[in-house]
Amino acid sequence: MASPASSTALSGRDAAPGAQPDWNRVTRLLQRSRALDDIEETRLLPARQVLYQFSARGHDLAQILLGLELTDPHDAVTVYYRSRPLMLAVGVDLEEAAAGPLGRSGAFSDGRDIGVVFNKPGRGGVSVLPACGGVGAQYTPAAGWAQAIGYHLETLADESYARSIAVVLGGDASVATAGFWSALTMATTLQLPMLIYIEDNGLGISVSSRLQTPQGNIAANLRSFAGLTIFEGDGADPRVAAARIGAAVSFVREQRAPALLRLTVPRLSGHSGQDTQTYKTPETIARERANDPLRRLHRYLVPKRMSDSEWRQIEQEARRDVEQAVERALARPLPDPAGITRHVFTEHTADGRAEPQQQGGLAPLGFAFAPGSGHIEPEPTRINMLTAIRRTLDLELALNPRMLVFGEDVGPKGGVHGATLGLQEKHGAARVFDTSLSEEGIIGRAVGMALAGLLPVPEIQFRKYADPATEQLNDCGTMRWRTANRFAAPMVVRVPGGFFKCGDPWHSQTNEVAWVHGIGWRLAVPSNAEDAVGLLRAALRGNEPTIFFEHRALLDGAWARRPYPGDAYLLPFGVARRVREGSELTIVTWGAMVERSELAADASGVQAEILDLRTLSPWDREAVLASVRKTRRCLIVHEDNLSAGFGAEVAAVLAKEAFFSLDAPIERLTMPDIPSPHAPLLLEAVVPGVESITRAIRALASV
Ligand SMILES: Cc1ncc(C[n+]2csc(CCOP(=O)(O)OP(=O)(O)O)c2C)c(N)n1
Repeated sequence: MASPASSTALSGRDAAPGAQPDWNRVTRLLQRSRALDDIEETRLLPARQVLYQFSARGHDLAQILLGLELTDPHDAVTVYYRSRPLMLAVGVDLEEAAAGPLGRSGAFSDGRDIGVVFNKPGRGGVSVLPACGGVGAQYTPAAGWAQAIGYHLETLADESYARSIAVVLGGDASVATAGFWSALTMATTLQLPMLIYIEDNGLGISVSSRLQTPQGNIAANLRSFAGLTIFEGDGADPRVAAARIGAAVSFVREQRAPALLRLTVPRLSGHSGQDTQTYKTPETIARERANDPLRRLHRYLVPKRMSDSEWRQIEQEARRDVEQAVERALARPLPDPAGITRHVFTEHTADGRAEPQQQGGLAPLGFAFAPGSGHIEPEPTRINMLTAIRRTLDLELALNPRMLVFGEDVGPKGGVHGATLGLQEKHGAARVFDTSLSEEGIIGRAVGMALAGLLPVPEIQFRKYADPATEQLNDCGTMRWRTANRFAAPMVVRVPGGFFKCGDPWHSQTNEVAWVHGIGWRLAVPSNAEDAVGLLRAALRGNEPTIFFEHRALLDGAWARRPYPGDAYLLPFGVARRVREGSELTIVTWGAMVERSELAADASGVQAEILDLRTLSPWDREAVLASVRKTRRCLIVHEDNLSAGFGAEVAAVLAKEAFFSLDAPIERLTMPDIPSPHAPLLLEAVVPGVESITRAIRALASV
């Protein structure tokens, strides 16, 4: 998936699985990790050169042993803020490891994210998928990668995935999160090659693990969980830790099945540099110190396996190497503020070449999409929007073997709206499939799949039910920016919503503006079958995470039916459609309000120009400005709530850019700030309708 690259002398493992680790290498990595933590804790943090310090002391030995096991080129690991020892073990060099927390240029995020929020593109070796600050967010993307391994191996027949695994690291508190349970469900029901490694230090900041799982031991509680193999032990004991880690990794590789490994480890420092640990008794602190894996490694190795002078030499060399790496990291320039708005979306060079991410999606693979065209070759009969969507998915599935369609009920049933009807039968259950009922799992899995070089097309059954996936959606959108274009997870999320026969607070909201506010997302809100084909195709052949909003009232609405525009038709985002020309005012609208606005314009007797925005991210500011400068009046009509709806953005831009062209205040006609009501009478009273739009047109035209 990525270009080959060198790994440092310290990464990788020479020995076969199950054999003894290279203890010299382990010692060197452990000493390096300790030296880094020590210099940060005692010098760089007090000097405020490092602003967030998360010491790994105590967790380090086991992480290094695990990192050295991740030798397959398609292995991936999702980590969290205490994972630097593993990063060193998988080949991240010392200078980069030091530069991240110092907020220097380059490194994991070019100073954009906390230095311990790690990542590492695969480049022919293990991938460390972009970490997130949210505890629990690391789980479902790992399950997505694990599912993608099976897809590469079985569906794409790529034998190089035969022994690949996904690994996720988490603390004992993280087992209480929805992400943990969602990923566990996926891993066990689908029997994914995934290792869940719980680093149990007994605390989440200051909260006891007994509040995270009964009696504080997740492994004990999951012993009877079907389809999961448990490994447990003392992660500070070198012999035990190496044996358990080796056994757990071999199990997942050989059996292609999930396992949970829980190792107890001491957390020798505070949760973070600011934490004084007043909640620990002196006895606890003394007990933890006595259990320091560095001391225990010394006892284990010296003198039986290593002489004391060898040990001291490794210690001194590690300290020297780290001091030099810190110096080099400090000498790096600070990140350039001039570039801070770059990499929200794909950037292009001055001569128009795209600068794709290093990993994630199809762009870094050089996948050649069939050429699209803006030319319409209409078929004689009209189809509804639902058929238009299904047909586009069907064709793109046939053209792109890396595309997968999934969600609740999208398999044999064909989706509760019918958009995927027949697609599983035609393209197979590996490519079109049902998922467990966890939106966090659906989107998190999509993130992992995208990072593994696939094109996931998940369906969220109704707009409101994207709420449980909010964290994964946000983290997906910001990924390109926060990794400074190292990673991106392009996907197309289909989200039906809006009113239908009736409303209700659960199935009928639109709240499309949330996606515009969500960094890094493209958003399409098609109003008819022709646009749906062109926009969906553009999204599926694009390189950005995209929300494709499918209005329920339009899926089979008569007005939205159009001739199928052809298999090549592709409609770029950010181009509004002038539905009708007019001179007296401009109506700016989208989605289900386009039809109503057109009928209202007819009824009003006013020469209204109507612009269907078609996409809100990006939106066609130029078309709106040009139209309003011409008509000098603007009415914005949307179904979403009034306050901070997308109309507010349009109005703000007009107020600034077209102020001297306006003959009347900008008007907005929207739902009031309430959820969608159920009874049709109540719904009609609040959603903009032909009558209310007509009244608003007339009122604005007469100002
Ligand atoms: C969703 C979320 N809630 C709260 C926090 C704040 N927080 C950061 S770390 C942490 C404790 C996590 O403990 P654990 O998972 O056991 O890992 P450890 O730090 O002990 O290694 C909390 C509450 C967060 N980052 N994310």
